[in-house]
This record gives sequence, structure tokens and C-alpha cells, in this order.
Amino acid sequence: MATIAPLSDDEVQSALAGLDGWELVDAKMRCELSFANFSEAWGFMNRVALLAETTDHHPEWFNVYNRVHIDLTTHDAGGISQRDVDMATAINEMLAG
Ligand code: HBI
Repeated sequence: MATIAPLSDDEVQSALAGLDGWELVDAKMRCELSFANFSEAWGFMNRVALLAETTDHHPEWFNVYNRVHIDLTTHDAGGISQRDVDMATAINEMLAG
């Protein structure tokens, strides 16, 4: 995959301003979600996993029962990149149904 540059702090802030539910935590884009139950949470994670495989961009995440926390950063860039913004946008679209 081609080299990708990290976004500047201003670019990250401006991207986050347009992304409902995402915030900057520990230099990563974080979203904390809860679903009706584990099955709904797992179904969502499956959809994100397929997106991750298609785009070759993978989330760091944590799940307990109905809760899913997602952290996005680009390891290849050493920080947040456009790939994280694109994934967060796609996740928000998924959640919007
Ligand atoms: N996922 N979040 C994230 N960041 C990466 O840099 C990354 C990835 N998935 C696959 C990937 N890079 C590949 O380019 C290899 O570096 C594994």
C-alpha cells in the first residue's frame, strides 16, 4: 500500500468537527457506542470488520456485551490520516442505516 502522511492537528480537528460521535483521545479518533445487546454489537463489528478487510485499514477496538469502543489511527503514518477519517465516515453511515 502507498505511503500515507498523517494529518496536521488542524486537519484532524476540522475532520472531527464534521464527525458526530468522534473525539480525539490519546492521539486517536475515538467513538464509544452501545447497542441493544451483544448480538447487535457483534453484528455491527462484523460489518466494520468487512470494511476493514476491503480497505486494508483496521480499527483498534474493545467490546464488552453491548458496548463497542473504537480507536482509529494509522500505524503506517504514525498518527491519524485520511484513512481514519474515511473509516469513521463509513462507520457513521453504517450507524445511520
Ligand atoms: N490498519 N489502522 C491501520 N493502520 C495501518 O497502518 C494499517 C492497517 N491495516 C493494514 C495495514 N496498515 C497494512 O498496510 C500493513 O501495514 C499491515
